[in-house]
Amino acid sequence: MIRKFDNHEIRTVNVLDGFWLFATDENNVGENEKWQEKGFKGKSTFVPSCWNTDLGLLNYEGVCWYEKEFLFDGGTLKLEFGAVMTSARVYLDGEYLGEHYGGFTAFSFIKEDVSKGYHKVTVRVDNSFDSTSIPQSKVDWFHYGGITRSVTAEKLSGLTIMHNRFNYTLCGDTAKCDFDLELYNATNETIEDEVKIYLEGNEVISQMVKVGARTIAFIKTDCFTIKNVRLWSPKTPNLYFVKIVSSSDDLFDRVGFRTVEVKNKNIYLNGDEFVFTGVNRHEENTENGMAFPPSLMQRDIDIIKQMNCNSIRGSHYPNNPIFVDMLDEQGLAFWSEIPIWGCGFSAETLANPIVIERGLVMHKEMVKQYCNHPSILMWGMHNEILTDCNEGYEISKIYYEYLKSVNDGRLIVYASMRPLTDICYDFCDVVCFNLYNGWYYSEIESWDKFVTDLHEYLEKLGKSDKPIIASEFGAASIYGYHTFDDIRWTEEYQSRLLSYTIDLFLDKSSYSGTFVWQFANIRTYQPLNLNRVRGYNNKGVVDEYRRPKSAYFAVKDAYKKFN
Ligand code: ADA
Repeated sequence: MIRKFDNHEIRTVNVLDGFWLFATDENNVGENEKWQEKGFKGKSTFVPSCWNTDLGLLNYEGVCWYEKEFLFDGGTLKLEFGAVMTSARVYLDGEYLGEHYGGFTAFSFIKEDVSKGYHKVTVRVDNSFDSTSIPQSKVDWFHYGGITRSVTAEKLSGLTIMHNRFNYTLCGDTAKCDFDLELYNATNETIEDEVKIYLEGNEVISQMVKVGARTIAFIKTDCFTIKNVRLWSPKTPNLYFVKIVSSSDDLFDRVGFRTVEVKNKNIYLNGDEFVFTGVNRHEENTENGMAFPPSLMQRDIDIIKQMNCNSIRGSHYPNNPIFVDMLDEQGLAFWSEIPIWGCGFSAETLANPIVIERGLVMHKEMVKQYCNHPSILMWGMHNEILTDCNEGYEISKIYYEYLKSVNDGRLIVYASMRPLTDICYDFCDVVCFNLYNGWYYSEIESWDKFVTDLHEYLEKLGKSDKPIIASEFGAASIYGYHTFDDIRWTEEYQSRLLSYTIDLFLDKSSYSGTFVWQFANIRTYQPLNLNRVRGYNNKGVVDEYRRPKSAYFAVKDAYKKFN
C-alpha cells in the first residue's frame, strides 16, 4: 500500500500508476467477448483518476475496462489496488484473479509462480447501482468511477509480513504493548524464521515463527513495555516508527499512543477534556473527482489548520491512507466512517442481508487498514439512516457490536438526522446529530429550542450522560454573493449561521464538538434537484477551488478560543 513514507526496503514494489489503456463498455459485453484475454480498443488514461473528469464522460455510469503491461521479476506476485470505485474484477494475463466490492478501501490478490517477464493486468470496473449498493444511488456527492488510488505489483519472498496491528494499554507513561501479525509463507516449504520488530530503532520483539507452505498465519507477539511514552494528540503529534522484518521481507509503519474516553458527558483525550473543533471534508475536487491528488492534500490541511480546526470528519468514507498519515503527523484528529449514507437507504434496504453484510465487510476493511493511525479517534458506522425504526436499530446493533469487539479504545459514533426520535443511542459512545435549522427549514434562532429539546429527550431516555457533538450543520452560499440584506445564499448569511451555531453549541451548551458542514463545495449528483445550484453542494466555507468565503473567517474566529 502506498503511504506517505516508504513502507518497504527489502520488498520490491513496482508502482503501476501512470498510463493505462481504457475503454467504456456501455453494453457490458466485455466479459463475454473476452476483453480480458483478447484486449480491447481504447484510449490512454492516467491511473489513478476518475473517468468522469474526461471530456464527455461526466455522467457515464456503468462498466469500464483498464489494462496495463508491467515487468515482473518472477515468483509470488501481490497485486494491490488502493481503491476502485465501486466494484472491480481483476485478471492477470487473462486469468481471473478475484473481485472486490466497495470504493474506498484497498484490496489485493496473490498469485504464485508467476514467470519472469511482462504481464498484463486487466480490470473491469463497474460503478453502477442497484438495491444492494453501498452507497445507494441517491447520495449528495458525485457518482465517480475509476481506479482512484495507486496500484502496486509487489514481489513476495520467503516469510512475508502482510499486516500488523499495534495494541497497547497505558498506565501512566508506561505502555504494555504487543502486535498482531499476519504472515504469509510465499514458498513451497514450511519456513521457520525469526521476526524482529523495532520501535524507533530499538528492538522490542524477536520471535521465532513457523509457517506452512503457501499459508497465512495469524500471530500475536510477546508483550513488551515502553516507558516514558510520548503521547499523541493534535497539539503533540508524537509518532513512533515501526519496522518489522523477517529474513526476506519487511514492513514499516507508524503508531502513536493516546487514550480517548467518555466520562460525565465529556470526551477526554489523554485524560484532558477534548472538544472537537472540526470540519466535514469530502476527498474530492472538480478536476480530479475522488482521485484526490496527494499534492493537494497538504493545501487542504493547511487551510483547515489555519481555520483553527483540530479535527476532520472524513465524510462519508475511508480516506486515502496518505491523507490519514498526514493527519497523524500534523496533529488533526479524524472521524473515519463507511459510506452508508442517509435517505437513500429505505427501511427495506437496511434489512437486506446483502447490504448488512457488505456494510460489515466495509467496517472490517476500514478497521484492518486504518487500525494503527493514532489520529483516528472515532469510527463512524453510518450517516443519517432511519435510526428511528427497527431496521435502523438492528443494523446499528450489528455494527456497534462488531466495532466494540475490535476493542481498540476508539469511540463509536453515527450521525443522526433524527436526534429527537432516535432509538439507537444504545449503540454510540457520543450522540451526534446532523441538522439544518436555518437552512432547509426554520430560522437560525430556532437552534436554541432544539438544544433544549435534545437535552429533554436524552433525559427521558436516560442517556443524558453521553457527550454530544454537532456532526453537521451549515448553510450554502455562492462565492462572491453579497447583499445588504440577511438572506440565504449570501456569504453573510452562511457566516452568521455558523458563528451563531458554534457559539451556541460550544460556548453555551458545552457540547464536545462541532463539525461544520462543510469544508469545500463539492460536485454532487442530484438530477432535477434544483436545490443543488450549478450541480454543487455549496455549503463549503471555501468554494470548490478552495477560495475562502466569509464563512471561513467566521469559523476561524469562532474556533479561535478553543485552540
Ligand atoms: C446531510 C448529509 C451530507 C449533505 C448535507 C446537506 O446531512 O450527511 O452529506 O448532504 O446533508 O448538505 O444537506
